[in-house]
Amino acid sequence: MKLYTADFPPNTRKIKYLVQVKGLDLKDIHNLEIIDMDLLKGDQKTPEFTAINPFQLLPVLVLDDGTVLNDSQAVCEYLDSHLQGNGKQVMGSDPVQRAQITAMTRNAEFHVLYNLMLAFQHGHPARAGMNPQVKGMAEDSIARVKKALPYFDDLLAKHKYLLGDRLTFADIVLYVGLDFGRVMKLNPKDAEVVGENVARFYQQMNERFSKDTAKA
Ligand SMILES: N[C@@H](CCC(=O)N[C@@H](CS)C(=O)NCC(=O)O)C(=O)O
Repeated sequence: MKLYTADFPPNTRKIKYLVQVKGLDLKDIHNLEIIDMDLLKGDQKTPEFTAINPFQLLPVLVLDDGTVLNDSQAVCEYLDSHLQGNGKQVMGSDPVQRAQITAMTRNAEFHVLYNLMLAFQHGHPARAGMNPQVKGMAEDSIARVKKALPYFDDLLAKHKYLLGDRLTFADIVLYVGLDFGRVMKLNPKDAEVVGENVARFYQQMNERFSKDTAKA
């Protein structure tokens, strides 16, 4: 298998963290070749990579039979069921659990991560020459994130993670979303901005993933 990825972007980090929760390290997975891409240099725009993913976006996993998975959630689904590791199913193990985790993952994706990606594309100076930036879009997107955060804060007031006391893929997506907020000056450690429980959750996930831990 070949994984086209990069260290910093939120969608590639979902994979790294999912694998960590399973007690593994991407670099130690047998039969996985990691191709580190430099997005600032434009590695995603080369004709070779465009032939693999015409959207020119990371991450992409190419299976040994040539199957191309060009979406972070699809890659995570494949690795969650394909890799044994410590046996944890980060995306759920029965139909109800899987559906609940998918719903919460998509809530975190659409209301937090996606809006911050829009804010980045339309408001960050680093993107100015790369795509047209619509005036006011960054501010509107950040306002949508702030409006959604109390929903997550209420859930996190009740348990350690979004869906209870067990870390799931939805937590990983909320975490990478909150962490990406820093790029747009939305400080995920500031309880007054993100909510007391969201700030506590962010801190706890930060500690969890900044160490080389195999336990969730
Ligand atoms: N839905 C896709 C979105 C992928 C995506 O937006 N990737 C970003 C990094 S987080 C990227 O490759 N950006 C390159 C660019 O904008 O040129 C997924 O989750 O895999």
